[in-house]
Amino acid sequence: MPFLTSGLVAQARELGFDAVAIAPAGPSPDHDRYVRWVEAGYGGAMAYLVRHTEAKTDARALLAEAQSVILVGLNYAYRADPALRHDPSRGQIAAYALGDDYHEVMRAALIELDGWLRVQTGRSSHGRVFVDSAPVLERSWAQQAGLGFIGKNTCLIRPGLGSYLFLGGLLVPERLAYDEPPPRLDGERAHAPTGETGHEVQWRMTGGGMGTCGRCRRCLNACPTGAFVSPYVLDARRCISYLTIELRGEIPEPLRPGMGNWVFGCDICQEVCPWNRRGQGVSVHSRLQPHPERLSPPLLDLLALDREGFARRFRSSPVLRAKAAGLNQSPPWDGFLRNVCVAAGNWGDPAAREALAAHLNQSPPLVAMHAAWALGRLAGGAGGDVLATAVDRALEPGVKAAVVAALTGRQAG
Ligand code: B12
Ligand code: SF4
Ligand code: SF4
Repeated sequence: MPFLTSGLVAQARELGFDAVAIAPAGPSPDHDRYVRWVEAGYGGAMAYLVRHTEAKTDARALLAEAQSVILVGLNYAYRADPALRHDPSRGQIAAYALGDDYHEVMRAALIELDGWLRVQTGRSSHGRVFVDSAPVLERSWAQQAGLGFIGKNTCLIRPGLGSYLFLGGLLVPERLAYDEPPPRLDGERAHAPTGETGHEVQWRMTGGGMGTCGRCRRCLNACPTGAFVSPYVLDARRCISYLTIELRGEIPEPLRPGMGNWVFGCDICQEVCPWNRRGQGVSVHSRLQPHPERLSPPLLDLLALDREGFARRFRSSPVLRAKAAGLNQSPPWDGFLRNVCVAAGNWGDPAAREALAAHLNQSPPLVAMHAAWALGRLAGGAGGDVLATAVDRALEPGVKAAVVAALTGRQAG
């Protein structure tokens, strides 16, 4: 139905999506690759990934009558101020979490898109929307549909737009046209993917060249925690995004120094990617614009956040979605302050001493343990007296161990 499809694509654009592509519903692309990844343990404590392996075999498990999978991309790129971005006294929040929660933004627009299609076809049933919310391999489907190619950093890259692109989609019973190239964007250089060669998916460019990672390895070399097992394979357990968002418990100590000042997510493997430097520019979506107080906030401000202040500052953001359903049932405040303590330890400035001491003495064990670690890293041994006083008190065993380790490490150092 080429006519219906072109109307649908135009409607998706109207609703604010920056890219649209459609694939026939059926067995999930790359399912074997996914199962191998889960079985290797790279998903860490993300139990939902294991639960979803079955459901992810075929998109029709979600909507039995589905004939088409509509994939959409929404640009969330913004222009970072390099001075703020690299200031160790400030916390970094990944670009995807600077604006309003994309799940809500995309879900609402996808429901509208389904509504438009239902009016066109007279369908009374509803399509099935997914934005991280269903067992769908979104990157694989997006690549399959021709929305972009998967880079060695495992992100879906759309030439002309880059990888700062949220993905989501809609399963519908209509049979749409699948063989059209992805819609052209202003100034876009890419047409349809021409398929895979060896390990790489290539895009034909208007200049005649191919859009692919080629020999580039920038993302693999730049990852500060060594999270890439190989090109295209990420061990989430080492990824800062996982450590700061998904992991509910203690952050493994050897990985903490590599986390730098990231307090929620990480963008490094996208920042270094040439496809983003050549990207088409910042997001114009009003709800995805960075909230000023989330842009590189001073660590001292973040250390001072109580639960209410935290909830206020991150209202409507993906930060509050990091729910309490993980290993130790900690609410997002605990996990976030844990991250901020690690960033403060990496900063190492004695200016953080009082705030860290307060967390060591008054906060729940998860935060207190990381505050102890950070105190042990303050320049000039500035946290030593706080640790020495604490070690003589009755402490929760995990906190006690962290204080002892911080004192020992400090003396050894
Ligand atoms: C779990 C998860 C994570 C985990 C694991 C990430 C990972 N790389 O596996 C963690 C917490 C680490 C994470 C981090 C991030 N995530 Co995340 N995450 C997810 C989630 C919920 C599931 C992904 C998954 O199943 N991973 C398991 C691996 C095996 O699957 P996969 O990465 O999709 O890889 C498949 C395909 O890419 C394909 N494939 C991979 N390489 C190749 C190579 C070739 C040649 C071929 C043919 C196929 C192929 O096969 C794989 C298996 O099917 C998806 C949403 C969803 N439902 O898909 C979002 C999602 C992938 N995340 C997203 C984002 C934005 C991020 C971050 C940028 C956030 C941040 N700034 O901190 C980082 C990026 C880190 C990175 N380099 O991947 C976006 C990605 C958008 C995009 N343009 O790619 C998604 C799609 C959410 C969304 N709806 O927009 N994430
Ligand atoms: S998001 Fe950061 S930590 Fe994760 S793979 Fe990319 S560079 Fe490494
Ligand atoms: S940085 Fe280079 S290797 Fe990594 S995804 Fe981008 S183009 Fe591919």
